[in-house]
Amino acid sequence: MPRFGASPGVTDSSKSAFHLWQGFSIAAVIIGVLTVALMLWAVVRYRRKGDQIPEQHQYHLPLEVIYTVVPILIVFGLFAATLVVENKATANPKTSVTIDVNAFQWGWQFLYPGTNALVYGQTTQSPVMVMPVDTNVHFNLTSTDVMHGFYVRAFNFSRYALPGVVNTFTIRAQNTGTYFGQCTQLCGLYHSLMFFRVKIVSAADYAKWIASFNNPAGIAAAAAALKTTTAELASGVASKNTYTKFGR
Ligand SMILES: [Cu+2]
Repeated sequence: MPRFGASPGVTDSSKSAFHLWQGFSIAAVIIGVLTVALMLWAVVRYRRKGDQIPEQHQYHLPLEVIYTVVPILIVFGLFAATLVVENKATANPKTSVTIDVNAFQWGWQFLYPGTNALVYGQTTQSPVMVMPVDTNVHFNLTSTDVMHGFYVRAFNFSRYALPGVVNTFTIRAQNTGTYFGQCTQLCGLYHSLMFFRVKIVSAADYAKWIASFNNPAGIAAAAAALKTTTAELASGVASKNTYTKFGR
C-alpha cells in the first residue's frame, strides 16, 4: 500500500497514526477519482450538440438524498477512525518506566525518577534520551521558560512543553535504534538547534544503562549535572555552546 509521503515510525501509536493517514489518503483518492470521472462524463455526455436548449429538470430527490447522506457517512467514518487512533495515542496505560522531560531555552533535560540517571544537553550537544523497547514508557513533559515542542519524527508524535503544565503521554517503541528529535515551537534564538536524540535499546541494555549511574562515579556525575542544570535553569539563562556547525 502506498505511504502517501508519511512514515510508519517505530512505535505502536506512530503505526496506527500512519495507517489512519493511509486510510484518509485512500478515501481522498477514491472520492477525487469519482468526482473527476463524473465531471468528465457530464462534460462529454452532455456537451453542446446543437442550438436546441436541452430538456430542463428540477429536483431529483433520491439523488439529492444520496449526495447528502453519503458525505455525512464518510465524515462520520473518518471521525470514528480518528477517535479510535487518538484514544489509543492519548491513553496512559500502566507503565514500568517513567521519564521526566524538561525543555528549556535551548535544550533538553531527561530525568529518570527513582534512579540516578540524568541526561542534559543544549542545542548541538543533542542529549540522548535512552528508553527500552517493547515497554510502556510514561512521559511527564514540562518546560522551564517558554513554550517548546517535543517532537520525534519516528514517533509520529508531537506535544507542547509548557511552563507550569505537565503534559503526560505514553510511548511504546517496537524497534531499537537511534532517532532524531527536535523542538517544534519557535522558542527563541537557538530554537533551530534545539535537538535531541532518542536511543531505543533492549530491556537488558536499558537496565545496564540505568545501573551505570549507580556506581560512585555515576552518582557523582549525575549529582554534578543536576547541580549545574538546576543552577542554570534557575538563572533562566543557560550557557550556550558556541555555534559552529550542525553536530548531528
Ligand atoms: Cu524550544
